[in-house]
Amino acid sequence: MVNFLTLYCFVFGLAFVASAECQLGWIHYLNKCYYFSADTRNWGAASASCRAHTAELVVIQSESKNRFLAAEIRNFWLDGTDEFAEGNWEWASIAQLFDYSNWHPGEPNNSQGGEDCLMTNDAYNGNWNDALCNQTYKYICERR
Ligand SMILES: [Ca+2]
Ligand SMILES: [Ca+2]
Repeated sequence: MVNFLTLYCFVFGLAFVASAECQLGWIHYLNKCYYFSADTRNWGAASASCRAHTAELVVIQSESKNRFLAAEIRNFWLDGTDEFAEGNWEWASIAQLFDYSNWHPGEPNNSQGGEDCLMTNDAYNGNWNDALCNQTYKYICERR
């Protein structure tokens, strides 16, 4: 009985610690916390909203992370942009060029006179698309 109680307290304690790693409304994944917005904003406002919560728009540098997020996301802003140099896609918050990408075939196409902000696109099964930065979408924040 003592052993059972000890085990119960240990497991319950672990569960509590795990859930306490991220604040309410944030999802824990590989030592970081993620927030999936309910509201829609343009890319700049989405980025500002994340920073206001001591986070940044999400950076995706691996297929496994892309797969994890793609299970949740459709039409969400990511941190990528080529607004500084057309065609040079980088993660704005860390100023690093993409070394992993998941562009949909034919993207990025910089259509409509200049699409400079990165999103996952529902019509593309969650693959990446460059979109006009002033369009409004939901967004994902990442606390590092
Ligand atoms: Ca562009
Ligand atoms: Ca595009």
